[in-house]
Amino acid sequence: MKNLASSDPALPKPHSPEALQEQERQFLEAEQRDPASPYYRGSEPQAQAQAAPARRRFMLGAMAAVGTAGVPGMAAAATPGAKERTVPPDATKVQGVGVAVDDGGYGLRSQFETEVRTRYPTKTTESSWSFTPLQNSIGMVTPSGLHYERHHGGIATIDPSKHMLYVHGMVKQAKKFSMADLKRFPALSRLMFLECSGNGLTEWAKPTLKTVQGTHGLTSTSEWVGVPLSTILNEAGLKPGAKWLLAEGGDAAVMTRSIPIEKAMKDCLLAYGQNGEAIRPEQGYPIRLFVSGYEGNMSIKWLRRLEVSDMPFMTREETSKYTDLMPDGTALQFSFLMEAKSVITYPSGEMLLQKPGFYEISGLAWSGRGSIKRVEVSVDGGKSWRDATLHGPVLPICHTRFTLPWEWDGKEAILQSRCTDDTGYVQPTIKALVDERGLSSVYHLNGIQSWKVAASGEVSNVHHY
Ligand SMILES: Nc1nc2c(c(=O)[nH]1)N[C@H]1C(S)=C(S)[C@@H](COP(=O)(O)O)O[C@H]1N2
Ligand SMILES: [Mo]
Repeated sequence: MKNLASSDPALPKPHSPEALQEQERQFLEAEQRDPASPYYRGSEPQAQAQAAPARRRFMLGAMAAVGTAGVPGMAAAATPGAKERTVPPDATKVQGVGVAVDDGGYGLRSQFETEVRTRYPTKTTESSWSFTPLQNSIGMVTPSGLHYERHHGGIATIDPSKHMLYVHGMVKQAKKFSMADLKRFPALSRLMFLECSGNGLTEWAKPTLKTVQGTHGLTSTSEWVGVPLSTILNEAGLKPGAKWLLAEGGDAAVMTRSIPIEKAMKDCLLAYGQNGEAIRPEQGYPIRLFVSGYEGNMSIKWLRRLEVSDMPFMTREETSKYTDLMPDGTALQFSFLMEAKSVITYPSGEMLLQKPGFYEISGLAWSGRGSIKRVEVSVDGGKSWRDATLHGPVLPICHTRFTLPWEWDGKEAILQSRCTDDTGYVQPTIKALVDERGLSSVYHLNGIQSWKVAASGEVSNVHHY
């Protein structure tokens, strides 16, 4: 196969903070001109600001910011995922838009909502990431269209009527299941987060990215619906000595991971539903494995094969990748669990607090071990902490929204959040993680995030202990 990552000087180096920083810069340029954005810098001329409220967008892939100061009352090009409609001077004086006449029968968000996932500027769009815009996230669920993405060989296009899932290896009876077969089994639904273990990978040594979308956007929460993996493994029947399970995707990456059989039998899901409809192509349509609480890489998308064995398969994704190199030259292997983590999403990096006064600090906390028990927030760089309110339902393996009222006195402040899960695990500082693991490993950074609020109101990403 052609090496797609061959060196092209015109393209930014993958994994380079510079490439990500450039992408963020373009994103911020558009945001800072938008009066409705928390990033607004007050630089837009007044007339234009009134004419074009909340009209911000930037193209995915090309990452080009497009200014769109429209003429009032005129229809402009639609914002992503929206239908651009004419705004009447008084909505009570004219009939509204007819029911299901201009959306093709599939509801779209308001034209004034423009959050998009931003693509990590890798050399190919097929092996890439996109980040969830956490800065404006509301509640605990991520809209399917904003779920972060990580593909190693692009988004596979699969006809569900032809798709088969094969189960073989150390089983009493090898089996194959069509999607229709799988849907006949009792299903269950769970709200669960997924997080790439590469979330925050550039942030180990020093702050590199400016926004929370860049530093933490490789995690999302959906309602996942499907058949428990144990049901399907019981159908085939495990042979004595079965210890590991290989899951294989039907995409161009043919992604494979080994899963301990106890975990496979405990709480994994073969998911075909996401937020009330079929899972999106980006999330593995028509079916993905969901290994709850473990690193995102193990939740194999476009799942086509399960092979039971007595030992791990030692695939690329669990040897040369997704292992953690330690200072002594050895590597941690099978660091499956996503440890507890939290982040303040508002206010967060590059936002501007316009004046002193009341702000509601808001953020998300999650743990692969279980549910979030407590989130503490500090506004003085960790000298003192206050308990934030957890917004229920507080569910295991799920994003939990927390808030804390804050009266900003207009002086410099360092905002931090620290979560504890129901196993008693407390989110560590970044320094504690670096002391333990060194700086050679990029995965599994779950340290406390610090946002500095300057006296000017500008919020920035800092490391603070
Ligand atoms: N078949 C297949 N499964 C895959 C991947 C892939 O590239 N191919 N990427 C993995 C990685 S690294 C992550 S973090 C998650 C991302 O899932 P999402 O795109 O639904 O967020 O899928 C995992 N499963
Ligand atoms: Mo990942």
